[in-house]
Amino acid sequence: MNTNVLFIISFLVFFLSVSGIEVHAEQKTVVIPFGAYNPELNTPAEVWFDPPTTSIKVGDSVSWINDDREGHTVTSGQGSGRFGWMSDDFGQADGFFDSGRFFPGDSWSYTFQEKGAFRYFCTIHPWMEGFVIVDPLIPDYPHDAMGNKIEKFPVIEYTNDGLIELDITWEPNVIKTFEKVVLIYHTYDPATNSNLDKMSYDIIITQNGREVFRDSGVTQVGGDYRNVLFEESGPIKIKFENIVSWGTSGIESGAREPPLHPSQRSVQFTAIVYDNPEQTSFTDDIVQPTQTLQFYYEIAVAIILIPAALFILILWYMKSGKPTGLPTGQKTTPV
Ligand SMILES: [Cu+2]
Repeated sequence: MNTNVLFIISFLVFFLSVSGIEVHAEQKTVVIPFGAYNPELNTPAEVWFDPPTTSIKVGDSVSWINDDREGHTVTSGQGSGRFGWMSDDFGQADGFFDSGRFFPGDSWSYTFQEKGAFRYFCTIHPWMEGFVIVDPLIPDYPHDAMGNKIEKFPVIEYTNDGLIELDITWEPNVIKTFEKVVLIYHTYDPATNSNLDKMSYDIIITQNGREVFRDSGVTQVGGDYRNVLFEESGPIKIKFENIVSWGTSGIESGAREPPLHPSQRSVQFTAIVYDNPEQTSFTDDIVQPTQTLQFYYEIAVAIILIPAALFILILWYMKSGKPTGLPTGQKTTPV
């Protein structure tokens, strides 16, 4: 085969793999732990199916592995609760799925083809209860804080004086707790429809009445980004304040008289954070973009000035000879 053809094929394979065209159904595992057969043995963990709740998407499957020393079933329906079996409650199957009894070391899988919340239990040991949530209450499209579907990105808003246009997108589009979100924003002068090359701003995110994120920045080539993590679900407000555009094309360059002092200039976006069924703690490290120029100037000043000052001090010290005020290490004994 011609090397060019090989190259094109490998490029296509690479492109398809990174573009995520293939959608994989996932398989999740639930372990039936040792001791599940005896409600006393399992005390105080009370975990008969581990994890007790499994969140999946339509088309995914769940595989239950029996690590216990007795046979069990995975049967949809309501179990007896921890002590119900003592008063002859052995649970109620609803007929949606039933593994039948499977033995230690065996496993049983089921593929979920419809949305819903499915309780299940073991018909032999009805205190063993678990839960599968298929496509939990997380939509596959973003919402603003009013619950309106955000039809397209970027979302565009204008500052309260109408002088600056801010466009924002976030990735991933549906924001979940404990999952890193990248906010990417660009600024434009709506009068000329061109990027504002430099704009300083504060970005403040509030959620449930509390400030959960605050930072300042300077857009470099008309844009900037921030990485954000949310601990709680609920609506958020993303507010930009103290917006000053001071590049050559900037509003503050004097071409037009701004009607508002920059400190009063603001713009706000809203979104909703959803509870993440798969993650309940932080795993991502958050790395913010360095505030490039300003930051480096400050560092450079320190790198140059500190050694320079030391050098001058040393020169001065050597020139003035042995300073008189300093102890010489010899003590004069009083007579
Ligand atoms: Cu069982």
